[in-house]
Amino acid sequence: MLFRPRKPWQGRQADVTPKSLYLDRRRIMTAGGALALTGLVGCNGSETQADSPTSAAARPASPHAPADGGLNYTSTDYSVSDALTPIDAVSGYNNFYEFGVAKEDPARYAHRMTVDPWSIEVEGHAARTGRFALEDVVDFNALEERIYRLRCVEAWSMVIPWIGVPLASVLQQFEPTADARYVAFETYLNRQEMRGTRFPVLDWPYVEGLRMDEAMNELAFLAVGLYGDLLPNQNGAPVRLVVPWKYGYKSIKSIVKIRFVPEQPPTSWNIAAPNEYGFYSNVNPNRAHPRWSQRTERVIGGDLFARRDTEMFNGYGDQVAHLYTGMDLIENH
Ligand SMILES: Nc1nc2c(c(=O)[nH]1)N[C@H]1C(S)=C(S)[C@@H](COP(=O)(O)O)O[C@H]1N2
Ligand SMILES: [Mo]
Repeated sequence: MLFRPRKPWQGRQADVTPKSLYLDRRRIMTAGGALALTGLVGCNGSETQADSPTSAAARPASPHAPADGGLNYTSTDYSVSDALTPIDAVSGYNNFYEFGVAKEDPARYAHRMTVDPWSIEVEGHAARTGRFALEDVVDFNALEERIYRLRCVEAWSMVIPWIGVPLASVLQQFEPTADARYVAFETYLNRQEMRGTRFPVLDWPYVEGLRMDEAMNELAFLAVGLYGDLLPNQNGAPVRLVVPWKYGYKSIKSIVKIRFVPEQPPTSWNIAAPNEYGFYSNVNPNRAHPRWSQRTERVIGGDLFARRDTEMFNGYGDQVAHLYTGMDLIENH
């Protein structure tokens, strides 16, 4: 598990009322014979997998953050009916190419990354720009938990309990101007600490971006934790984006730069293979990747062969479909 020095924003166990609720919820989700209760747990359920072999009841209980080291946060209604992915899979099966291209490389090597102290440079079309300490960008007294699906473009998926703040609340602090039509993000780059950057797999540093209205959507989230504790380095410590209706690579990790720009910014995977990875990258079962179908996805952490149907916008159409009215989402993939 993680052992990090206590931060001012980390409370004692007694402070963490929402966490006990969370533990209760986990108990419901993992208890045998509790299938009938799973409807109470999720609220976003277009489908329920309660009777599938990968249901919560069939999975081992997940270990939790140490009782003494957890974050203070409130729970929210952002949840899904599917079982949470066990924490060992969430932090043991990762894409973080700066540490290598194998799924187990980030867990093996990301501890070498210096994540404290951390600052973020804010540039471009905004009233407040400059270098800010992480604690001045993210309000650690306003953390919330959101359980979101994560759908990787490689056709696998997880369900992860993130802790963080809405991206909109962060961006608004900087007072972007009317010229800020897009927001660009950049990942930390340190070639000594990140062994994968010795290879020209991508054009380092990793960069990503969103249209401003996408960034301001209620679902766009800036995470500093998962499963009740600070982010493991391999998941993008100390701060990463989570954009649940888009393929996972839009959810850029270990952010050191935020730039407000008038034009669509370059993005790493689009630079590497534009016909395979577009700027928008909305999850779309109707648009096959040139080398594989996107109709279904492998459910990580459960039954080895468990699959589920991939949903348009990863199941978040009610919240985000309006952003793309009139757009051809095959062409603008
Ligand atoms: N900087 C950076 N961010 C990244 C990646 C990466 O290689 N480097 N991989 C992306 C991909 S492809 C996915 S699927 C998600 C995986 O997030 P997770 O490892 O926390 O599940 O991170 C995304 N963010
Ligand atoms: Mo991914």
